[in-house]
Amino acid sequence: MSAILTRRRLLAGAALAAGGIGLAACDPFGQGAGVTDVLARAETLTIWAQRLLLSNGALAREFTEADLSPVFRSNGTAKPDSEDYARLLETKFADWRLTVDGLVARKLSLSLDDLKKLPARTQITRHDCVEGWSAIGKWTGVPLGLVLQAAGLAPQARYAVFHCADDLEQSLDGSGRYYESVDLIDAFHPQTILAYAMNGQPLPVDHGAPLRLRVERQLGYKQAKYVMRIEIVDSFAAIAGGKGGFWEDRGYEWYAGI
Ligand SMILES: Nc1nc2c(c(=O)[nH]1)N[C@H]1C(S)=C(S)[C@@H](COP(=O)(O)O)O[C@H]1N2
Ligand SMILES: [Mo]
Repeated sequence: MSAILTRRRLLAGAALAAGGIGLAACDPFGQGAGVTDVLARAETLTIWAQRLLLSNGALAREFTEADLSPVFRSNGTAKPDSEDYARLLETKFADWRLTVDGLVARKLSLSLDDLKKLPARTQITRHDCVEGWSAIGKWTGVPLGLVLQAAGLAPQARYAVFHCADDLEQSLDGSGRYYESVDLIDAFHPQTILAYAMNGQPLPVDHGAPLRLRVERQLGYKQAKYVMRIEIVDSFAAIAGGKGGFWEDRGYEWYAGI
């Protein structure tokens, strides 16, 4: 196929993907807070366009039930070591809330039931950890784009930052809180979901209960577990070590494409 045809197909695919998450809904800023408007207004349009064109196929590979790994190991934190988390777990996360704030029109505070009422997506994908292991799992959750759309993005919005419940390590400044971030291309990608179920069961504690990110075109460390808060920012330079994630602050790449 010619390069031009391939590009056309990719662009058409991108437009379909954007349309599929219903970007025309409510409009807090009176000029459309959907991702298309954000993208159209961004000075960095060419960068976004390149990300779309060079992405070498828009979707991560999906597998079948027969491919599911019999064992999916847990990595990093297996249970956040805090009284707050212990209390949340005790009441089966009835009092847990996901905060969505930052550069949004409406700050959100969502219960697990609120998230489960939104349209769900299930996908069977392969998780690749930089430590050299992979596993195939089935994830169910709400597309991140739907949640961001409900909050309404401000025109300056560029990244979604995921603040987690666990301290993986006490670093020099006393904070080893896990966090991650993605740009709006990945945030609105159809396979980017906030997962509350794994292999058909409520998300287990060692895999990030009650809610974790799945951003399927990137490596394991981007898949933030124990997500408590999503902060929309125009820059993550002022957050923790300034590199956009716990492992990024310790030298890993911010864009961990597979
Ligand atoms: N909050 C939090 N998220 C995290 C981690 C962590 O330690 N804490 N580890 C990361 C790494 S390196 C990997 S490989 C995956 C592991 O996910 P799993 O425990 O479900 O296998 O979670 C990622 N997300
Ligand atoms: Mo990992």
